[in-house]
This record gives sequence, structure tokens and C-alpha cells, in this order.
Amino acid sequence: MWLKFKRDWEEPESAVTPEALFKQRRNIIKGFGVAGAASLLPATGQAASWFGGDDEEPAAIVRRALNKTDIPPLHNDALTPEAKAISHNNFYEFGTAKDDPVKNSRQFNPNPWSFTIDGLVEKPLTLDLDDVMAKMALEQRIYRLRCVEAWSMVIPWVGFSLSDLLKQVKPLSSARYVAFETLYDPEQMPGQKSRFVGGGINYPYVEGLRLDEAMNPLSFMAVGMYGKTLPAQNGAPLRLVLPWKYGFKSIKSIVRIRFTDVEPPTTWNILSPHEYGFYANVNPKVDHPRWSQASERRIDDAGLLGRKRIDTEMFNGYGEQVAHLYKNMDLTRYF
Ligand SMILES: Nc1nc2c(c(=O)[nH]1)N[C@H]1C(S)=C(S)[C@@H](COP(=O)(O)O)O[C@H]1N2
Ligand SMILES: [Mo]
Repeated sequence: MWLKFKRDWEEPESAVTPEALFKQRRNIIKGFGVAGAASLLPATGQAASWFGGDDEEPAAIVRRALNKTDIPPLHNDALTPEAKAISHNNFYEFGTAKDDPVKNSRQFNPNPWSFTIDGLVEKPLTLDLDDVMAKMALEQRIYRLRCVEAWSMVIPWVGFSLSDLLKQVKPLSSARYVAFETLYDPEQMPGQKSRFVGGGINYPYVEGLRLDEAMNPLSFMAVGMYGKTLPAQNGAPLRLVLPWKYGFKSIKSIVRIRFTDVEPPTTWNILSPHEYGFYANVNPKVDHPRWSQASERRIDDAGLLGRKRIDTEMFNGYGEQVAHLYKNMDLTRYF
């Protein structure tokens, strides 16, 4: 698997590549996606570095982003206590109970991590996450997270705008959707080894967005939360955060991003198509076949999980930012 590629490849490269070419290539990669340079970049399987001379630890990079944001909090919500956000999780790769992910991910090692961006793009890339973190403008975003199971949290994420990443690979004009894939590694993820532990999902977990949804300024790639790098159970080291959609769209531990011209298959839709649609926009007027979506239990600091029941808002309260994406669509049909 490519997870091991960086270490194996970095040294041989500097050893066998003539120095001038090596330097030139590093400069080109620094420019990240500069036209003409792309042909020198490896396709898939090798981690492309774009060193900015920044050797900071990921934890320090995340901390430094805390007082920066392009999008200030859009609501006056109290944060969910960190202890709850990192212990009440859905991450079926580690088991289906809410406390399984924290218990079963202790051995999970997300370092080093690389991920691929390919499909309908000018040049596919495999990127090393440490380099991406050093290069991207990291910021903190406070977002609501509304699970389709009718509980919700308010979480301070640290990361970067998804569009800033996607723009770099120059999608082809034929690209209309973006597909995402979680790591497949049954040795580290017990839910992938056993259908009983993993809830009957056919792994790897996959998700998708229409291109205009992916490019919306709210679409966010998180590498941290509460001022720290992401814990394994919350999707280390890199996960999507889409605050106007049900939580299952916010796919964790991403290893591949692929541009396509057809709507990509998505895990929960495959599992139960009449209950979980491709769009999965938070919508208090479209109930889940087995329960109401009109209200939700906000997990706050009251009691063990928080007892406050509040009304669910259309698009989870982000309508001003995203409603235009769906203006001619019947959202009862495209749920
Ligand atoms: N790979 C993967 N991503 C996933 C899930 C999962 O089981 N596997 N669960 C989803 C669901 S249902 C929710 S509500 C959120 C939960 O994120 P959190 O545990 O960080 O609160 O992650 C989403 N991303
Ligand atoms: Mo969820």
C-alpha cells in the first residue's frame, strides 16, 4: 500500500536523481500544480512533496491556525465539550457502538500518510499530508455537525478549504463530481475484517459530492479539532467536514479523491437507498423512514450526553451559504 511509499521512495530519489533535476523538481513541486511542470510529477503510487522549508510538527502547525479563519462562526452555539466529541463517534471501521471507535483505534497509526487526487484532472497527484499541512492556509472553523441519527454537536475544526486543495490539480471540464475514499486496511481497522464488527458495510467507505458542492466555501478538510491534530476516532489524519449535510457525508481518514463525470456510489446509499440519499442535506421536513428529522439532541455539557432537544434547521442553519446549490431541485426526491 502507498502508506509506506514515502519513506521507501524519498531517499532513493535523492540518491539516483541528478542533483540539478532533483532541485528543479523540488522547486516545481513547491509551485504545486504549475502548468507545464505537472508532467514531471509522479502519477499514482509515489508521494509528491512540495516542501516549503517548513519542518514544523503537525501539532504545532494546527496550533498556529487557531486564531485564523475565513469563515467566522455563523451561529451563537456553545461548543460541544471536547471529551464528548472525541468519545461519542461514528466510525464503523472501528465498530458500530458509539464508544467503539475510541477503544478500537488506539493502535491506529496515521503517520506517514499520503493521498491521491486523480480521475478527470490534468495530472493525477499523490501528496504527502505533512507537506500539504505545511503548504495550505490552515484555519479554525466552528461548525455544527448533525448526524442522521438526530444527535448533533458543535465542533471547532482546524483545516483548510476543500476548494483550495481541489483547484490545484486542475480538474478537466468534463469533471462533474468528486468521489472520496477512506483507507482500506483491515489489519488496523477491525470493522473491515469482520462484517459483524463493521456493520455489514462493503469497505472501503466511499462518499461523493457534486463539483459545485465540493467547491462551496463551507466544504472543509479537517486535520485537527480543539486545537490539536485529529484523534484516530474522529478521522485522523484527514477528513471531510460538510456542516449542511448529515454527518455520514463527512468521510474520515481519506486516501483518495477522484474527479468523475457520473454520480459516484456512496456507502450509506448502497447499504439502504430508501433511507440515505446521495445529497443527504439536513432537512427537518424530510423524515427518515424510521424516525423524525424535525428535531435533534444537541450534545452539550448537560448530563452524560446532553439532554437538550432543539429544532433542526433547514441545511442545518447554513441555507444562506448553500441553498442556491439546490434551487431547482425537489429535495424530497433528492434527499
Ligand atoms: N470512513 C468513515 N467515515 C465516517 C463514518 C464512518 O463510519 N466511516 N461515519 C460518519 C458519520 S455517520 C458521522 S455522524 C460522522 C461522525 O464524526 P465524528 O465521530 O467525528 O463526530 O463521521 C462520518 N464519517
Ligand atoms: Mo452520522
